[in-house]
Order: sequence, then structure tokens, then C-alpha cells
Amino acid sequence: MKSLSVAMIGGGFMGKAHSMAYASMPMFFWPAPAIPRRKVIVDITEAAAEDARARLGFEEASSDWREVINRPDIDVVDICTPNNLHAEIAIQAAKAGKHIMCEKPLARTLEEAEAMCKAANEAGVINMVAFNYRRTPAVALAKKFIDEGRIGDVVNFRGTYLQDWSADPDGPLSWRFQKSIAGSGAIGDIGTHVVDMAHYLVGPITEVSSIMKTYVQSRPIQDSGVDKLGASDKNSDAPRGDVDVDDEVVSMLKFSSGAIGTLEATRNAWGRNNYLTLEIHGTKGSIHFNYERRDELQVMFADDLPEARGFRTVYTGPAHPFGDALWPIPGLGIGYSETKIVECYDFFRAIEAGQQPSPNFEEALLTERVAHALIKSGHSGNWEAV
Ligand code: NAI
Ligand code: SOE
Repeated sequence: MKSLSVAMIGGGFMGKAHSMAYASMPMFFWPAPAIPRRKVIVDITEAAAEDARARLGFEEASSDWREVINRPDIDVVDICTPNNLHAEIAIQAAKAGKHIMCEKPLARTLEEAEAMCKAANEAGVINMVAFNYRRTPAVALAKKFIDEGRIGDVVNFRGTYLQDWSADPDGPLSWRFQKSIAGSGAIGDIGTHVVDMAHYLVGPITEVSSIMKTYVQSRPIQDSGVDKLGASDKNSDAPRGDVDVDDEVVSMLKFSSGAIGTLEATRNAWGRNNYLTLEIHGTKGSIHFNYERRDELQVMFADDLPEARGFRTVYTGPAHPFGDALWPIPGLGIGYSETKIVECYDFFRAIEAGQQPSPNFEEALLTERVAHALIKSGHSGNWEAV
């Protein structure tokens, strides 16, 4: 069977998740579209790269991504670095003719995102952005119900992404709080996941009206090393650095279909861990999803008998999208890592078919346009067009 050699840039949290997906994908999806070969891992120093190589099962380690992506024996470049490097690496990878998997958000700014699309389109390489939550079987099932018209025309979308890892003001100054690295705060980091789901399930967002807040203005500077999220590693005596991104956004939305909706994203909601929820109301029913109960899709069909009307819980299993590859019976449970396995399968399938997967750079650019409008509206206080 054909194999495709991967150069992964960045061996942190996402480097781990993607490596696990490359190793496992053919075990779940067989015959695999192609076998991922973990060829080279790149990190910031030789020592960090070698450590990642040993942990993540790559053949070689390097600290020079520019040299690696130009190697003729590399087919795929996988960008798992902080956001400030996405554009530069993706553009160089496209010029080198490599297929590209890029972590979300696509870029720090609209200009970067546009340049990435242009480079990928000109090179004709397959490109994908790692919005993996839409590959949760229950979310893909929601999409199937909506596309089949089971809840009628969508009239309202409510999306929330609430976490609490940044609620403690003494939690360290992660790169996620620095505009020069992250681009934005909760909006780019987690709000874009909600926008991606909204686009996937309901269609394009055309206008937003948002309120944006930064609650914690400075944080202790962390020493170095892999990003330390959250309050667990706090060091309140360390010198503090400025936070120059948003902590929270709350927004109203208008969709091109005529549907309306809301979006909330915050990393400062004590008690909420990875509370990514969707509620979608249609003219013939409703759907509710909560990632913290990701094996379940709540559905309500208005044409149920009046005495049986109400939300029912569908437990995902082999009958549902991706399910037959994942489990023999329902209720065994999907994990975060398995959404990455499904993502890897769809990416490799796209490469072998020579067709762009979803979401690709062009689609993620639309998500970036919404993020940009959310920030603009947060500053102006006006409705802003996307
Ligand atoms: P991380 O901080 O854990 O890892 C980033 C890695 O990149 C580190 O090992 C760092 O040393 C390395 N790196 C930095 N500069 C480099 C350079 N010049 N050359 C080579 N390596 C370099 O960050 P994490 O959490 O893995 O995030 C990476 C990306 O993945 C971000 O864009 C983030 O938004 C995204 N992400 C996506 C998630 C999802 O659910 N799809 C979940 C978490 C992160
Ligand atoms: C931190 O907010 C984070 O790791 C995000 O960067 C991811 O995109 C999200 O899926 C989980 O939380």
C-alpha cells in the first residue's frame, strides 16, 4: 500500500494528537487511503525535536523546518506550531509542492490567511485546517439530519464555547494571551471552532454584533518550554507581562440563509471545562449537542406524536457517521483523539482523491473573516459585515 511521508512542525499538545492519529488511522480505517509515515518531526531546538521524535515515533528529528519542507522525500507538511508560524510555514510548504494540514486558527490576521489561500491555490496542493470537532460522530449526525430536512429550515443557531483554564489571574502568560503570537484571544482560539461548526451546519455568517472583554490585563511570565495552560502551574511571584487579547466575546449573528443566532466564547468561565455546545432550532425540530457529552445528540422532531414530543437522546454508534470504523456497538464512546483520527482519514482520503477536503484554507478564510468582524464589532460597538 502507498505511504505518504509526513513532516510535522511542532511537537507540543497538537503534535502529540496528530502523531497518534497518523499511527492509528490505518488501524481504524482499513484499507487506508495511504499509510502515514512519520518521517521527520521539527521543534524549536535539536534537543526538543529529538525528545519529540522519541515520544511520537518519528524516524528523524530536526530544528530547521525550512530545510525539512524542501526535502523531496516529504509529501505532507503538518503545522502544529503556535499561530504566529502558520502562515510562513504554509506558504513555504505550498511553494515546495507539499500537501498541508494546518492547525486552527488558520492565521493571526486576515492578510496572513489570504496569503495562505493564494499560495495553496497557486500550488494546487491539498490543504486542510484542523477544526476536528465537526468530526465528532454526533456533530456529523446533526449535519446529516439538517441536510435531510429533518428539522426543517434552520431559524436559530446558539453556539457556546466555555472553558475556565484562564479564569485564574495568576495563570501563566501563555502564548495564547499574546497578540503577536496568537492573533487574538478567545475569539481565534475557541470562537473559531464555533464559527466552523456554524458554517458547517447552518451556512455562512454574514453579520455580527459583538461585545468583547479582557478581564485579566497581566499574567506571570512563564520560564520556557511547552505551553502551560491554566492555573495549575501558576507562579504569582514571577514578573508579569501584558495580556493584549480578548478573554471573552458575546455576539449576535446573522446568516446568509436568513437564520439568526448567538455565539459566546470565553476561557474565563469557572466550572466549564470544554463546554462546546450547539443548539439549533428549525421549523420542524431542534438539535442540541454538548461536547462534554459528545456521544450523545439530543434531537426533537416536531412531527412526533404529541404525547411523545420532547428531546430524545441518540447515542452514537456504528450506524452513524464514521461509526462503523470506530466501534462494533453504540455507546462505547468517542475521545478527543479519535476526532483527530477521523480528521487524518479525511485528509489522506482527499490527497488520494485529489480533491480538497473540508474545511480547507478557503473555508477557514471565511471563518477568519467572521473572527475579524467579531473583533471589529467588539471595538466599534456596531453591527459589522463579514
Ligand atoms: P504547544 O505550545 O503545546 O506546542 C507548540 C509546539 O511548537 C512546541 O513544541 C514548540 O516548541 C513548537 N515550536 C514553536 N516554535 C517552533 C519553531 N520555530 N519550529 C518548530 N517548532 C516550534 O501548542 P499546541 O497546544 O500544540 O498548539 C499548537 C497549535 O494547535 C495552535 O495553533 C493551536 O491553536 C492549535 N490547537 C488546536 C487544537 C484543536 O482542538 N484543534 C487544540 C490545541 C491547540
Ligand atoms: C485552549 O483553549 C485549547 O487547547 C484550544 O487551543 C483548542 O483549540 C481547543 O480545542 C481546546 O482548548
